[in-house]
Amino acid sequence: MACVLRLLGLLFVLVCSHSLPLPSFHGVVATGQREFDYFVLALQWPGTICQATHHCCSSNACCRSNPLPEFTIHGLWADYNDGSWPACCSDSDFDIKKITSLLPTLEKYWPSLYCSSSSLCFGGKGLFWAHEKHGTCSYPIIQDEYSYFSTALGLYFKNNMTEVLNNAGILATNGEKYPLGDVVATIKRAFGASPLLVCKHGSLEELRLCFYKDFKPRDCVTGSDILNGMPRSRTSCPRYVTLPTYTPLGLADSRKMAFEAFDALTVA
Ligand code: U2P
Repeated sequence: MACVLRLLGLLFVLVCSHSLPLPSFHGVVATGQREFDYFVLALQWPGTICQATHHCCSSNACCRSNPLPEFTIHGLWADYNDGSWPACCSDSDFDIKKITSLLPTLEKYWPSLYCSSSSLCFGGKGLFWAHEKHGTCSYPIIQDEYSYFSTALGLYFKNNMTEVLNNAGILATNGEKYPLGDVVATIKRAFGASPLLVCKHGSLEELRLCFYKDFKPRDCVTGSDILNGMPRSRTSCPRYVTLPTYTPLGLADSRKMAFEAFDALTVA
């Protein structure tokens, strides 16, 4: 009798587990990487990156006829507290159809600033590598592709760092230098936690905002690592930084190029 009951119990568990809807990302289990600790919203300053553009192509937003006037999204990353991060947590294919309604917004605020497309986790090349590399590792907080991109966009719009800096008189110009401490303090005041800044040749290239798993702001760097609001060992920024503008090579109409890029994606 006990044996029959145990068998019935096992059957019940099996039937139930098959009827539960499985989330799209269940990758941390799939690759054995442990669950992440916190999120990083990485923003990039197009002025710094696009200044270095030497040739144009349809996928590169630096090539649009009007310069990009604000920070754009580099990615939403799932990171570990020790400074490393999981990557490529499941073999769940990116499906552009699942984010059709987000494409015009992604095209504007999360464009590629390069001509070469990134390598996808499990072979191939693509614009939306971020989904495979980082999105799949955001499980169990973010469970599918649409949520990954819409969460990143939501955090970006809620934390408009271009506006925050502009309101403090820290503006895109060629040449004006701003004290790094002022940039950090302005962001910290508005956001509520310390950012991490990345520079290239004295220009701000990237601004990273960090979040707990409930999306409340947290410091990107903590404790004794911090000197003048920036991490001692990890900052690449000098004491004064610029937010440069750039002149696009101006080879084509932006909308046409953006749509060509998305066409290429859907065909691929
Ligand atoms: O910094 C170089 C590249 O490493 C990845 N990165 C960096 C810091 C971090 O906290 N998490 C992370 O993933 C990024 O790789 P990508 O997403 O661009 O492929 C970053 O560009």
